[in-house]
Amino acid sequence: MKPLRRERRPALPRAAEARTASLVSLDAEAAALRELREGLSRTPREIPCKYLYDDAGSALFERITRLPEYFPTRTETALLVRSARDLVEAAGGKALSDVVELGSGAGSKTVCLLEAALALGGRPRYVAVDISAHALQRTREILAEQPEVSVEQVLADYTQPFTLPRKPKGARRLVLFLGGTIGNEEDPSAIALLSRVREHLDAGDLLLLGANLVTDPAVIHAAYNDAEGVTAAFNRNLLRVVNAVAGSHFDPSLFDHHAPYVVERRRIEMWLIAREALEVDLGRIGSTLRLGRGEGIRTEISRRFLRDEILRIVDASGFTPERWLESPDGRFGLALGAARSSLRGIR
Ligand code: SAH
Ligand code: AVI
Repeated sequence: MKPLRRERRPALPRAAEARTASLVSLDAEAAALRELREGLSRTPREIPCKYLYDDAGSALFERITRLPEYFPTRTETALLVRSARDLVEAAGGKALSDVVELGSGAGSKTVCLLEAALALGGRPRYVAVDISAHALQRTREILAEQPEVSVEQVLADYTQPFTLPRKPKGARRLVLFLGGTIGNEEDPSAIALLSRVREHLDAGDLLLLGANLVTDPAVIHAAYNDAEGVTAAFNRNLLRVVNAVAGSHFDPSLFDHHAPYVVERRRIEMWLIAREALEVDLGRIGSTLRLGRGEGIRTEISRRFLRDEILRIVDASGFTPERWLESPDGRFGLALGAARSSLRGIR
């Protein structure tokens, strides 16, 4: 096959844009400190889960996806592989020219969708959006084996307004939000995020949303409490990330990983629990954090959904649910929704 042009964009601004970049990063730092201060003042104390993903955190997450206990990645990948052709046909087949993935991670499970698009005669561009430069670098490495697909990388926080490269003229856009990452958000922020995504789309463009479904609590518990302790290391690494961002003095070795499955809320809650009474200098966040022995900070929620809950989120975000696919064991679901025409300016 003839090798086609491969577009490569640097994940970080070029030198000519350095001034803007430093202004943006000062602003971003102030926002991060505000967000951390607010989270640590709340009951319960919280640090947003996006702080899990510096380079080390992204590499640890990739290890998690290969653990025997962590079933979601394998289950979703098998479902995607089995349904890739159908999904791409539903998303426009040959006409599908723009695949955007939010929180793309390594991007490895997306390859089957891009291959299906190529097999149907399409020439999709892949736009990977992630907060982690390391994750985007891994995407670049993995997609290098697929030279017919042009790749663009966007280093962005999708919980904030973000920009995407313009859609090629006449393009059909498919946005992927996979991995069950929607379950790391409560309903209002999930809907706010997907509604913002909707603004980047034209009516008829599509969203493919992957979600963990309710299943055996013991199986879910094991997935977040692996024998090797990789999830515990991933959780504790968040404190290193916060120290780097804020100049705080958390000692990760003084915290235990605690990740119960809370049956009545249908979610894993990941916590870091102080093993002894602690005073932590919060650096640029300001003040000192006092924790009693056994007190903690919540670092992530990871929800399990019922099918109708996911379809409601899709609908409330401006998409009409068109397809629902479920793994044979009922542990993972994929919803395909079509962007409705926007009534902006009318209501
Ligand atoms: N989609 C992949 C990766 C899931 S892990 C999969 O299914 O395996 C979650 C990914 O989202 C990580 O790569 C992380 O860096 C990214 N992420 C988390 N919070 C984010 C945010 N606020 N903005 C952008 N990316 C984020
Ligand atoms: C990214 N997200 C969907 C993962 C999850 O399962 O909630 C992150 C994770 N946390 C602990 N293990 C994996």
